[in-house]
Amino acid sequence: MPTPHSGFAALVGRPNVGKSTLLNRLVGEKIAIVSPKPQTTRSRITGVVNSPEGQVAFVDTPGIHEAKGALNKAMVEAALATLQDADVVLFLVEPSLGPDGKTPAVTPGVRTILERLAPLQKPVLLVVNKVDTVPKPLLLPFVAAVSAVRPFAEVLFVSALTGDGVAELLRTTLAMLPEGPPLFDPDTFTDQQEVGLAAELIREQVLRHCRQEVPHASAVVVDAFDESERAPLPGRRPGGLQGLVRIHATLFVERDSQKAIVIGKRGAMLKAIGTDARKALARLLGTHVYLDLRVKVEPRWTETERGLRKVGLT
Ligand SMILES: Nc1nc2c(ncn2[C@@H]2O[C@H](COP(=O)(O)OP(=O)(O)OP(=O)(O)O)[C@@H](O)[C@H]2O)c(=O)[nH]1
Ligand SMILES: [Mg+2]
Repeated sequence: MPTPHSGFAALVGRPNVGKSTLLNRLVGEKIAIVSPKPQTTRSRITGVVNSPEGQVAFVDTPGIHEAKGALNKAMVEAALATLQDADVVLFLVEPSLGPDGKTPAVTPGVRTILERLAPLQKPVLLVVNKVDTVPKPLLLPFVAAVSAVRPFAEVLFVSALTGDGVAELLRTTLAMLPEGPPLFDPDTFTDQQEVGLAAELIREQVLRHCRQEVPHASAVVVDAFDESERAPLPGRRPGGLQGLVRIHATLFVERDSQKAIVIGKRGAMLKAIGTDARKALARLLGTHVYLDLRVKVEPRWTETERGLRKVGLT
């Protein structure tokens, strides 16, 4: 038996490059919400993956961007703090083209993050995600452009969507971690609690259904999570929905106009969000779900520390 390796691997990069999709793919469970809109993830999410060679705790982080306002600053700080705690850094990028629309090139946003990574005294792997979206001949010139800014310990090509290259990424990451016993109980796969995940799944539906400034201005707090009609743990059977969980949640937005959008004509939008959220919650919990979702305006909550506290983000 080879000596096992274990440790923390940070998943960092620009918003929307597929960090959370990759985390879910690695763990094999949906522990992080995903959306086509940037700035979906707001705090760190750990996903633990076990293999015969050891254990990796992957840490998904908010996308690093030019932060303005308390929410954005807290998100970027969470991502940067993860860099300090990690044994290995996985820097995720998606292939990008320069101004001519043909030649692969590094965007200014990626360049800025690379500068931030420069002082780190630990292995940094370049992970090119979304390889399913570009012609193969563009990949090597793209890597050459990124590697010209700084060298990487390894370069990996993956598609978090199809799973291509993900097993190889796990093997390579493990090999770079220090030797040592697992840090987490092998049955643990995430640090996320059910109640927090429930709030995130509701927010995911807000992101899916609403456009423009609403996603960024939305936060979800679970006010009550009543499990009294849920089957007791040892009695739970796999498959099917058993028992009922009653969830009362508040969806915070920043302005009356946003409240009007999420409620919609005669409540149609809120109903659609609620219906889809209830289905996602039922899948997560394995129970029927009663969901009471209210909308509240918390003016400019994204701008201040006090606002973040009000919506449960600190
Ligand atoms: N085609 C393709 N799409 C992908 C891939 N990985 C992720 N996506 C899509 O890219 C979008 C963003 O994915 P996320 O996982 O939310 O990205 P993220 O990096 O976590 O974004 P933030 O949390 O905002 O920083 C979603 O629409 C995903 O479905 C991939 O390998 N291929
Ligand atoms: Mg994310």
